[in-house]
Amino acid sequence: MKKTLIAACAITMSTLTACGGSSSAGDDSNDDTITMGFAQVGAESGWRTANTKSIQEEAKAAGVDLKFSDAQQKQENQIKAIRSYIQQKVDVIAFSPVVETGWDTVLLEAKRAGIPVILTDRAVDSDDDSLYETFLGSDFVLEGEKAGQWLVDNVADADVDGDGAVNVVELQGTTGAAPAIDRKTGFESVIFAEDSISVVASQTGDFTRDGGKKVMESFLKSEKGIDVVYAHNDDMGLGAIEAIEAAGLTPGEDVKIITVDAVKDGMAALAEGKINFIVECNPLLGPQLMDLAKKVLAGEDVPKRVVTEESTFTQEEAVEALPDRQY
Ligand code: GYE
Repeated sequence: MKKTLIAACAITMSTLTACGGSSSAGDDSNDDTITMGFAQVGAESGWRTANTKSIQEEAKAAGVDLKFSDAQQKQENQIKAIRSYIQQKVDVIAFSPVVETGWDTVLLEAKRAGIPVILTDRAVDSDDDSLYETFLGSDFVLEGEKAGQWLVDNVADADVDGDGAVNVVELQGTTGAAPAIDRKTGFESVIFAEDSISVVASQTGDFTRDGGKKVMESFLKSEKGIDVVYAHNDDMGLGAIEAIEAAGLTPGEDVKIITVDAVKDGMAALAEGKINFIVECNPLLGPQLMDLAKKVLAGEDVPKRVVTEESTFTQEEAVEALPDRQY
């Protein structure tokens, strides 16, 4: 009962900065409140916006005092944020690493300070898995495989100009980011089996709409006979749609489009026939993150890897799912 009261008090405190008039500096009545430092990648996409909202809302609901920072897609900003969370002696650090490599030093600093780290959404590439407690997020290789499988299954339709060669241009996510590396690998591993399909150009659009548009504009100038766009996220696919339309072509027909995420804007374009297939990537990681943080801090065992469940959407499925889509 006391615990419940303290938790309720803590929630109120974050908004009202007072609780029953009894709280003051040095008062340890809030010791049960978990403080989490979260270092977010940025605000590059619809997926990221939904992810941030989920984390902020669930922290509030779980009575977790959340310190949140936006790294604007820069690793050095994330490292700074993590160092400041260590200095502030937060109870737990969670972050979504903008790129895979280069984390060992700062993660070691957290470990030495006795602060557990939870990887959220994206993985780090490190030989030392004692540097983090668990990694919660999608299987990006599987997402790439699903995208590739749809193309293999629809290879005849995808040969838009009927010349026997399916020319794919790829809009990659942020260079060095786990989802960019893995979605490329997964896709390639599946299309490899089909001789007629080849990736004729591949460049980063940094997971943004503007990036996708610019790269697609340049592909439309430099490449002949583009049949398919494979975009590592919806936002870049939506940017590519703008470039394709501006070139006088019909997206979804003259050029087939495959994307990953399934955020509302992507689903709307899929339902409208401008995108042909979307592989879902779930951004609503807040509830599982808060749950894992509580377990880690209570000394309970947690799995080293927690994979989120996801599906895929065709145009018909998007028409059905769209009215209930939350993000
Ligand atoms: O797919 C993309 C975002 O890391 C899974 O990052 C995330 C990716 C997501 O910018 O839209």
